[in-house]
Amino acid sequence: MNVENFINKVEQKHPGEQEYLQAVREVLESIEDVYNDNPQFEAAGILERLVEPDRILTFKVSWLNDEGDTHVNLGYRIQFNNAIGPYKGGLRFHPSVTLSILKFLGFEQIFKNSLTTLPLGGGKGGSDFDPKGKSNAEIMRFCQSFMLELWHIIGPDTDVPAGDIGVGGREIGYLYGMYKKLAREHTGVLTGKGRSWGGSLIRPEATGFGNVYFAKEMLATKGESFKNKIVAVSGFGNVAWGAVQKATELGGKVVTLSGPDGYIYDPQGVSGEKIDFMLELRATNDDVVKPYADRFPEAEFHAGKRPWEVKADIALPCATQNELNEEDAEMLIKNNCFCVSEGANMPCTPEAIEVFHKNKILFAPGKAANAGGVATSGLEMSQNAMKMSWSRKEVDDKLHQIMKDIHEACVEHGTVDDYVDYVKGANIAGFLKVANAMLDQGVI
Ligand code: NDP
Ligand code: 2IT
Repeated sequence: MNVENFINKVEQKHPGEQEYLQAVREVLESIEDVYNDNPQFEAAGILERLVEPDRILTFKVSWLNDEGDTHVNLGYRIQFNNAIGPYKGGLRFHPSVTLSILKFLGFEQIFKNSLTTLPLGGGKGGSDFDPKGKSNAEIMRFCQSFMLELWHIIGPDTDVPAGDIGVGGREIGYLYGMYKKLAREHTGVLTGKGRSWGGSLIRPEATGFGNVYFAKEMLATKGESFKNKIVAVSGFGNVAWGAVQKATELGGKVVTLSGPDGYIYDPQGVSGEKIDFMLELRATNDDVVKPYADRFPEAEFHAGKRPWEVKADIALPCATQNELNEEDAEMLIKNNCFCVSEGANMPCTPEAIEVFHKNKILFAPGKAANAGGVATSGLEMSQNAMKMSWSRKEVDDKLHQIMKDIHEACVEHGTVDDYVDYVKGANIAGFLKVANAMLDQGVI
């Protein structure tokens, strides 16, 4: 396999799918040697089969707003690969959603889920619906209409969706309610459910907690920790919220949050009631971070800017894809940042990652560092299957162990001359498990 030739072929079939091609290229570059050293992969067409989703469902979602006007959105579910377990991955509701974005997310999800050590295949879905400014009733009607199409193809042993950008506990509730009514069964078909109806403790915090646990492992390889470190976080959603909590608990000082409108710099640190305020801010559906500075006057709001210009030891990008570019990376390095751990999916551009690697700082890709979210979804599925629930500590301990195991797998497969290339390590470890399962199961 030659990366350029392979990418060209994929591009010819799927022209213009930028994000998807970006994600495929990153994996190919990491696994090229392993793939070519094991001719059985090529003989079984593993890569050709891996880059094409098993199937994609696209559908129309019609709904009425509060004034009675009709709206039509696009809905998607991509069932990418189920070699090691049922399709598993979130749903994203955001106006920027395209097939390319969902394919990149679904592709990443295959390797991420493989890394979790749990039996989870890869999938993703969502809609170009914009939750911004919508009432609760509108969100409910949209979710119900979305599920009217989706329910046919999902199931607790088939495909288990969850949240992502724009889909949190409230949306999962409305989606679940409609599924339950249509399927006439109460099963673990979605994760991120409410606590009283099958949800797992720690799932809301899991992605952010997991990201900080992963960063903690990376820091430990250098004899470092979060204690007294300045931390820059982007986003102010679910993942950012969990990351801020855990980084603060471990002694770090989080000085930034961001939204599409700009970023907040809080020199006193985002802690205590300020972390609770993040939840209020998200719940408004306004998607602006500026009100933080109105509420806490010690904080500054920088309109239209990104937090990477601030002096920080550790950076945790937790908002969205390609939100940290080469220039941002150079700025972080100039300010002596030595650890970057991706809470979001693919937030750093390939050029930014090159800067981090060139400067030999600790850098963790999302598929390793944010796998705690889907891992805890896997733990929710286990609890649902057993019809039991674990304590907060049991779930948190399992999550912590999983993040340590992922870190170890990255070190094992990604160490080159004393430097751990976590991108390479995560891609190889994630790939090998799926590829070997595909070999075992024949050409299907
Ligand atoms: P949320 O919807 O809770 O929050 C996303 C946040 O990022 C929002 O504040 C959103 O604002 C903001 N955002 C989106 N685009 C931009 C942008 N261009 N610049 C600045 N801020 C932006 O989503 P999550 O926290 O769940 O997801 C965040 C990231 O983490 C995503 O990449 C997601 O794929 C990833 N992830 C999520 C997991 C989960 O369990 N939820 C698990 C693993 C990864 P706005 O909507 O206005 O754009
Ligand atoms: O990107 C992700 O891993 C998620 N949005 C979580 C998926 C899940 O199934 O919990």
